[in-house]
Amino acid sequence: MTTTMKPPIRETNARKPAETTTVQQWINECIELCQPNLVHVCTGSAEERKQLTDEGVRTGVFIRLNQEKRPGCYLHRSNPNDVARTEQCTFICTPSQDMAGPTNNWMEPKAAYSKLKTLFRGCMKGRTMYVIPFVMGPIGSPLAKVGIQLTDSLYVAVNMEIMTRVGHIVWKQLGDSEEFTRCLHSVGDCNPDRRYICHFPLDNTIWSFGSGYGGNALWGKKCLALRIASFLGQQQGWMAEHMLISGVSFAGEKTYVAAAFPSACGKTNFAMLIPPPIYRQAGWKVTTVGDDIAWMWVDEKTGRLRAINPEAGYFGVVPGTNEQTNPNAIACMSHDTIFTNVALLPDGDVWWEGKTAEPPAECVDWTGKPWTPKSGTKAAQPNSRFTAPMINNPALDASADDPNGVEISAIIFGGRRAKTVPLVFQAFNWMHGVYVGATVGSETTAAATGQVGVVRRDPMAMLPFIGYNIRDYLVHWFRMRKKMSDCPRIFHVNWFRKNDKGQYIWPGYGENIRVIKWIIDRCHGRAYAVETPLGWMPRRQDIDLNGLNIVDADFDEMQKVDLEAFKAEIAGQEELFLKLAGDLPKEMIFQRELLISRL
Ligand code: GTP
Ligand code: SPV
Ligand code: MN
Repeated sequence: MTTTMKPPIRETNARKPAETTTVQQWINECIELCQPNLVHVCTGSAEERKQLTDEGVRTGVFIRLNQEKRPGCYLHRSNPNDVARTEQCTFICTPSQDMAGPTNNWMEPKAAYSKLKTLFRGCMKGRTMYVIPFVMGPIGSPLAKVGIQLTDSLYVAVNMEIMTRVGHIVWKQLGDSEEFTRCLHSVGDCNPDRRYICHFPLDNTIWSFGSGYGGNALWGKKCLALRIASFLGQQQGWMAEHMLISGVSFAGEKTYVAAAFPSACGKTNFAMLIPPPIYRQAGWKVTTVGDDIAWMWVDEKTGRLRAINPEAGYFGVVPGTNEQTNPNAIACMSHDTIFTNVALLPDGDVWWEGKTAEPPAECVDWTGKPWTPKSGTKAAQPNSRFTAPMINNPALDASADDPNGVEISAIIFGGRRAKTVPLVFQAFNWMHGVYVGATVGSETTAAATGQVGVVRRDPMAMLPFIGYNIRDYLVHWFRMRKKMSDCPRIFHVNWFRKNDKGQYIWPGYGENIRVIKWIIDRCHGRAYAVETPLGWMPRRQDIDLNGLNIVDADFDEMQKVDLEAFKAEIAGQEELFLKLAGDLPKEMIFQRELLISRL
């Protein structure tokens, strides 16, 4: 590090690591490479939040919303080319391509570093580098991990301070250890042709250039908490999954469940679910531990699976969210929230499709253009998001910050399927459940760039997030069984089945509690089911439809397993099996043969 290059460090009360530590050496190297004008070490304090948002408003990164209606809330409009994850620009960089496997883009690490160095060189000239020390997971948890993200994006810095635990606590969690994830990020010129999200699992390093979007740029989300963490988990015997964690309470009994649905397929809504009045009156309550990511390990004392949520906030889908569908999410975003790519109302409040039944007469759309209902475009971007701290959630679970996590009784897989896939079934056992999870199919959504609405295989809702070879990932899932004395029951749900008129058959949202009740009763051995080729299924009388506008015929339509359609479904699974080709774990082949023979 040459002294002439040393930019001023702005921060008075941030406790910085000593010059000689590995952390500081690495930061110095990155400063030398990127050449920022100013370095800001983040503290995560309220004063800093004010300083950063004020600066954001001054520089046009944020629009301050009506502070009476939405105290502490800001709107950010991204570059219109940068509104979702870009899987085609996402790489796993390992010495051999086999380590990344057939479902990841791969680059050789030296080549990747060299390519990205040319992009990073001098990229922060005239800009500020934010140094964001953060912890994933409750402080002191056996699985908690430290990361340090260097970024030239004020938006990213403010979002990271909501989504993760930032500040002094990081140095406490790190202690003398040199184990932290090195995260280097620059929005660069936000050119999609020069966009790279590169993961180096063997170096515990992530370099990302050219995008400011959540999953591409907020390291606490998919890059560290899933891709790097899934790799570490496989090596160390634990799991990092794209799962919500919820507590379901009734009559003094509390059961925790984890559920894996692909992006924009209902995790946040499930995690914050409010049961309908008759259930609430009877004492049913759902509380949120996490809405997107679960880190899980086997408790040596009990032999059971436990989970923590590594995040500290929500980066949730906005469209479709309202007082009826998800009141808890509405409460979360009522204050101290960053909105990304929603519409701006004349009174300084925000709007999005599905917020109100009637659209506003006029507003400014997510790109900054005047909008009316006649415009023929969406006012809010379909993947517009809110970033809110978990403490805003009225349904936050008492154990959300518990380093020991919560014990998981059920794992629920699901997808968005208009046809073929029933409302709910239970896998026969763990090994069958892993097969069910591995073959999940779901219609693509606006959360990733590309075509929306095409069915693709999304194993465990992790297709874009497994940081290593999917063969080893599936084997890891099968092997986890041996570590547990009693394992969670595994289920599959589909809230999205449609009738011939193209309408959802199942009301969804809060009413999903009726299915969850059956799931929990199954876990505790007190609900009936019949054996079918797919697994255990509830009979009509086993799911409470009381008070719903659903007739028996609707229920039958929802639960129908059309054998011909299912044969086509199995053919659709070929896509995955062909990709894995000779590498398919033996247990997968065995489970597939069992299924075919049952059908
Ligand atoms: P990511 O944050 O992308 O991982 O998504 P997520 O899985 O948390 O999805 P989220 O809960 O935000 O839901 C995405 C979309 O699905 C929203 O527009 C919801 O309104 C809609 N949705 C969620 N649950 C249901 C449901 O039970 N039924 C129906 N019909 N739609 C739902
Ligand atoms: C998802 O796409 O699954 C998300 C949003 O939860 S992002 O953090 O951008 O990945
Ligand atoms: Mn997600």
